[in-house]
Amino acid sequence: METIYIAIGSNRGNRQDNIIRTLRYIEKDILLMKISTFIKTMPAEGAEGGFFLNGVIEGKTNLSPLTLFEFLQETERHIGRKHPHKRGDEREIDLDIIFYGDKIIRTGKFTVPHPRYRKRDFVLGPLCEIAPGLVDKETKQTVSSIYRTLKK
Ligand code: PH2
Ligand code: MG
Ligand code: MG
Repeated sequence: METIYIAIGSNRGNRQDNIIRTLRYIEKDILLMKISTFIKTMPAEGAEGGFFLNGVIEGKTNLSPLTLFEFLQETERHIGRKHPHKRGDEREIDLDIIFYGDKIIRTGKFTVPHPRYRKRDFVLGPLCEIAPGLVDKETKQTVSSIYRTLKK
């Protein structure tokens, strides 16, 4: 099984409910090891809509990276998110793969480690809560050191 980190965000409808339903649904194929605190954040990067609830989970899975990606997309649709969508649209749930083991993956569909997570306090805060010593194999830095640099 591979250890994975997934960032979760919701800013449409009953955010708390969307997140709880998501966690229950993904348990089908992901063993939940750690769940961060979910924090209230304001939309960043020009995203539309109201406040977000953001958090990160650590899981274990036997799904391949592509199958995991497709499973997370299916989960988003199941919770009520319209597909296709634009980057900044309001969303019931957004599930982004931050890490898949130590793998560096670039397909046309997705990139791992997530290409924007190092600039996102709404990902790094919850991630550092559950895995501060985790090393990003691309930058060879711990996530807490990446977070410290971002906050300066
Ligand atoms: N996700 C984005 C863009 N902006 N802002 C917050 N606060 N939380 C998010 O999850 C988020 C965002 C793109 O997916
Ligand atoms: Mg996202
Ligand atoms: Mg996404």
